Amino acid sequence: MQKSILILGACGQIGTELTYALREKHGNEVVIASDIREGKEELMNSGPFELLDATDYNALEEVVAYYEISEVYLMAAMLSATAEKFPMRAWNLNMNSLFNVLNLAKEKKIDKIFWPSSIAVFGPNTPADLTPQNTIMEPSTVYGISKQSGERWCNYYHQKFGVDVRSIRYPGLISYKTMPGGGTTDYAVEIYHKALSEGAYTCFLKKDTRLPMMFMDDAIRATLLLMRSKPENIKIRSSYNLAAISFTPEEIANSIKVWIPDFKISYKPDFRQEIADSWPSSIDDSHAQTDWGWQSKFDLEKMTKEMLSNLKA
Ligand code: AKB
Repeated sequence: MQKSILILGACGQIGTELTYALREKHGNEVVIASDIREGKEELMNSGPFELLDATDYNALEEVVAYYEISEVYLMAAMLSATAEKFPMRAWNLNMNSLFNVLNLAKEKKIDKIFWPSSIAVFGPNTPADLTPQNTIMEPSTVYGISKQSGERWCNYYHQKFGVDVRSIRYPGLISYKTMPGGGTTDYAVEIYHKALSEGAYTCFLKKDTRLPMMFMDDAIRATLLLMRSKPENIKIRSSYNLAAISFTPEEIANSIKVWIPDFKISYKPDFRQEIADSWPSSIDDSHAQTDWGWQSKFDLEKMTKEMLSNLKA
């Protein structure tokens, strides 16, 4: 019997598309979606689904044994903006869920883990342009602190116990299938929805705040590419820098105006501005390119065309 794959946090922005992509690749029945609440009907009906809290070790262990899971994608997390409001809840969710899957692998109950890190591991003292893989990491957000600690634990479990854990520092992700929730880069998804529904958007970041971003298709492709790479090619067991596009709110608005000339943007920065100001503007992902052949495909123009046409449809 083919071993199965478990996705924790399958109803979230990345989890949804990862579930579809893995089901297309391996077949619906061997990809088990799970989340603490039910998601879209389309996702729920496309294969097995379990209501599962990633912080509950016993429940997780039971699902792993029942479906003979070999690979786990841990996509459940509290993102940067929400984590500032609920620091302890964010720490508990982000860290306990990670320890649960790392310990399952240490106990040889699963073989392989994907765990997402983020550009939030960097902080105000990090070089902001083309941020290198190895550099100053002094995150100033609750979310960033949890991701940086998580990276160290991934590396530790790999070194000490041989756990096959793989990770990417995702930039802000832009997609049309599922809305993001609680992140600082969420504006870059909201803007497309508002451009189509209201012809106007008030952005919670300043017009010249440049952040690293990526279209979801690229992020899913990178994740699958990393997971099917030979273990000897995975030289970094904390987390890989990954890059595609960097833009400001003004630049994304201009790319929308090509298709919707009357689109209006205004700016009303809130507490998320401080988070964004602590993050890099662009990322050097040369290690991902060299080690496992990563190359992005979507630039801002191509992404805007794709977002608007799919949201309209
Ligand atoms: C967030 O904004 O919190 C996330 C991230 C960059 O990890 N999208």
